[in-house]
Amino acid sequence: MTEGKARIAVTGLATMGSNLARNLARHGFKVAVHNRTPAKMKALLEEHGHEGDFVGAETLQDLVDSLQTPRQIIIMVKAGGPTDAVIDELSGLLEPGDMVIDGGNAHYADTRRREAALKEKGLLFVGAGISGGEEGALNGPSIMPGGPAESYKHVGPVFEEIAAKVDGQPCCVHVGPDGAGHFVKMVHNGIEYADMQLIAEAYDLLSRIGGQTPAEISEVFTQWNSGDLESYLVEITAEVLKHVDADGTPLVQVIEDAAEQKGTGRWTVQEALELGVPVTGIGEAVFARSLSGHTDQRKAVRDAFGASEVVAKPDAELVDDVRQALYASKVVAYAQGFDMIREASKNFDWNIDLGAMATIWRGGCIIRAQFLNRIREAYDANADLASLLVDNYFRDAVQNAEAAWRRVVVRAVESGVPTPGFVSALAYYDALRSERLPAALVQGQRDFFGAHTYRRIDRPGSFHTLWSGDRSEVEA
Ligand code: NBP
Repeated sequence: MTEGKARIAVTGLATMGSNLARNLARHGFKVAVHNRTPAKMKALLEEHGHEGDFVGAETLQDLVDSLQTPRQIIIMVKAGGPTDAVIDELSGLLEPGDMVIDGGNAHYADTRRREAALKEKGLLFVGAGISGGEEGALNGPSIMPGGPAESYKHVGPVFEEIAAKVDGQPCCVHVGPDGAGHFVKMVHNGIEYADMQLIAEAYDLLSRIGGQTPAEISEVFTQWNSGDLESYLVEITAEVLKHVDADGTPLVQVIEDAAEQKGTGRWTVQEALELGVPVTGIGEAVFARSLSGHTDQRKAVRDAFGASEVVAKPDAELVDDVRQALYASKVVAYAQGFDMIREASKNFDWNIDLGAMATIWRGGCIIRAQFLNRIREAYDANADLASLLVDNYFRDAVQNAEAAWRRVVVRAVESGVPTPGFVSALAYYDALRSERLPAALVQGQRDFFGAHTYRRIDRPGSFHTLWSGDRSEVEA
């Protein structure tokens, strides 16, 4: 046992908190642990006390007293009201310079509010996004801490020690002030939604148009996992697809097809709407989950029209075409997610290093993938990229995939297989590339009914046509 006080504390010992505390202890940090219901703290010490140097605390006061100063306390309780309750109680017990670290899935606006409130009391508040689920918390998550730079001097070395490592680099970096860490974690989750939806669409196409069994598609994903698509999500997709029930039925065929969500994808889309960033891939993924859950409505429409009948028509190109469509759509989804981080960073003055975000997502988290190395290289080469799509590597990749991407979308639409992710990604790409967009007509319509004015391409200024008068144009 290390003599003296604990280096860091964790309060909230459900799955995430207890695994994070064990991770800290296994890395040699003396860790104080507390849970509102002390039984969980006692159970942790009983079952895992041998893994490291733990100090059990029955109350938050005991927890505070057990710590070295400046104190560092990680809160791992249910996001929302419970987090506020713990912060309130803690802030009355701590001293200026102490650090309160929220490792839960907080909304970044709550984190900004909490950071400002604790700053008034001289406390440093760190909103840290932690990704990787229970496995990551125990064995190495991706950690996205925000908050004052001063706090990172203390918590950074600890987090970098327990985070996942890729090529010797920790998947943790100081993201930026106040809510930056939780914002980036939110967008990470949004991208995760988009990636999962695209993978699910690829599976559906191979199943319904390709006529392949889940076991065969599992093989396809396993192969894809050794190429450009190599990622945790592709890897686990192959595992899920090959899993069978006791009677040999593929599990994926007996799981109810109504996807659930905890809310971070929805938050991402809501914030994207506020920031005015078109994250269509994430939006489609959130709506696709929501649509799948409207089982009564789906039945009513199926009953009215008859279920869509897709006749499998496999051809030699389908598998590789779908792979390329998946890759190109994925590039679009990530490009949109990074656009959103860049926009928020400008908006809130966070100065987020986009390449560093790609770096810390390479390991530990759900979207971990080789692909993120490419994104890091793209931003390393040019931190001011207008879009990931214009980076040389991604431009070539998307151009090479384009013909296959279009063939897949055409086949999906003709066959009646819904692929909102693939279709909207292609539409986004086509819209960005169009010399002229019908937005010009929208401006004309807006001016007609609301005198909202329009700008012209041939001279500066704002103009209005007197639609209900002689239709002459006036400068606004
Ligand atoms: P939960 O989100 O299920 O929360 C349970 C914990 O919150 C228990 O320790 C519980 O104490 C405590 N708690 C509650 Br509920 N209300 C409280 C209150 N008013 N005061 C004090 N403590 C209270 O735990 P989790 O799944 O381990 O997640 C912890 C955090 O990590 C959440 O914010 C979650 O969103 C985030 N997260 C989870 C994952 C994941 O994969 N599960 C991944 C990434 C982030 P009790 O034992 O006394 O009821």
